[in-house]
Amino acid sequence: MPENNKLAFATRAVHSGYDSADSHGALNPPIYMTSTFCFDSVEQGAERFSGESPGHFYGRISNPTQDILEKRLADLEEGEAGLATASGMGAISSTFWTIVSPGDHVLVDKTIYGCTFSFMEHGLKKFGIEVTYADFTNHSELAAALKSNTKVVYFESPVNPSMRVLDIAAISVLTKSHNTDIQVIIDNTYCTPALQRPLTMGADIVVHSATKYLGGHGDLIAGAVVGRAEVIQQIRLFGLKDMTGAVISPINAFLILRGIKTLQLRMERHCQNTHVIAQLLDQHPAVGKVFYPGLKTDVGHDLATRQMDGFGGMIAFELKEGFEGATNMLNRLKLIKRAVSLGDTETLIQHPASMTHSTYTPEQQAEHRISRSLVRISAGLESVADIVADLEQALLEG
Ligand code: 3LM
Repeated sequence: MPENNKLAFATRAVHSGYDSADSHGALNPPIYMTSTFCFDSVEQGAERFSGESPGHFYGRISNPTQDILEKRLADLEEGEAGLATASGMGAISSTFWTIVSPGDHVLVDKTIYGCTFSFMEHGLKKFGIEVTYADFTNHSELAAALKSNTKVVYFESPVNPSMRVLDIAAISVLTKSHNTDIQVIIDNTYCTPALQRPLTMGADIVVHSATKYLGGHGDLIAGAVVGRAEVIQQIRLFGLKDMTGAVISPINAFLILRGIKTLQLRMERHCQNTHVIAQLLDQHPAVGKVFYPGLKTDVGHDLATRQMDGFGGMIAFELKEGFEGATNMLNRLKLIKRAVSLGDTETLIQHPASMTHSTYTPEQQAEHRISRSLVRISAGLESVADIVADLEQALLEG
């Protein structure tokens, strides 16, 4: 195969990391259902355990099917190496348990996915790691919050669920000008590398919930980390191996490889459908604010235009009739599924305050744009006319 970096994204999404010549010409990679790997000699086993020689030694650390997925993800994110994990939370926790120690400071954007917030607030803090939050759209607030013991700067963009857009390049430059050793970590779940490649903008590590767009079909739970080869190796051999054990199953690695083949196509359609839905919501009398960077009026629109290759598949919006209006509307939907998660073929809708972001207290929710009237949509791949019709019938009855 030609050098991967000479091929376009859609081509690499189909081919990279796998050569059919290595597997009897099989078009698709084999699923290696094995827990362990046999050594030619004691010495070879010892070298694999110590990391001196490459090669698989136990299924909690690596597997050939997983290996292909990791190469493909690294290639698409334009990073040196990748690690696939059992879940997005497995990716995030394996990364943090490798990088941080008691006494270190972690600076986090004011709003993040609810379970990641709980991991920071109730997990890291419990083990002597200092965690503080700042509004990363405000660069002077971010600069003032960096400390001498800051080890990680962590954020999402667009933010789940508030859809704030954060400037990855500016945040990276600002952080590195304070201390080049700080690891800038971004959760790229909402965009996938099809829409945004943070490592090319100065971030050090990208984490993913591969449960979402990467898998793409709502049929698995998985995660990923991409970054420099050295740090990925550390996360694999410590955070994953000894701290979380959050290994991906070979079958799920295969399913994500299959999902990624259509990633760019799917993201294009997700973006198109989302745009149409956002326009409907924006002019609907029952709807208050709409948070979606594709709207020209959105505060993140210009930045998203520069930073992303499309505005993504997610929208958040508030119902004028408050919590009751949101509940009534959600319960009236017929086609759109009431479910958490995102990035699936089905359009999913949920209520962040009582679901994905219920880990924030009501006071915190109020400060984070997570009002009781906020609803989040993950636009699916159905005909957009049918999605819009379902929303209209649910909204109309007010
Ligand atoms: C959700 N999110 O509906 P897993 N990072 C981001 C995420 O959105 C998520 C994770 C990490 C949702 C899941 S809520 C119980 C359902 C930006 C997950 C964690 O461990 O693969 O679920 O990823 O917003």
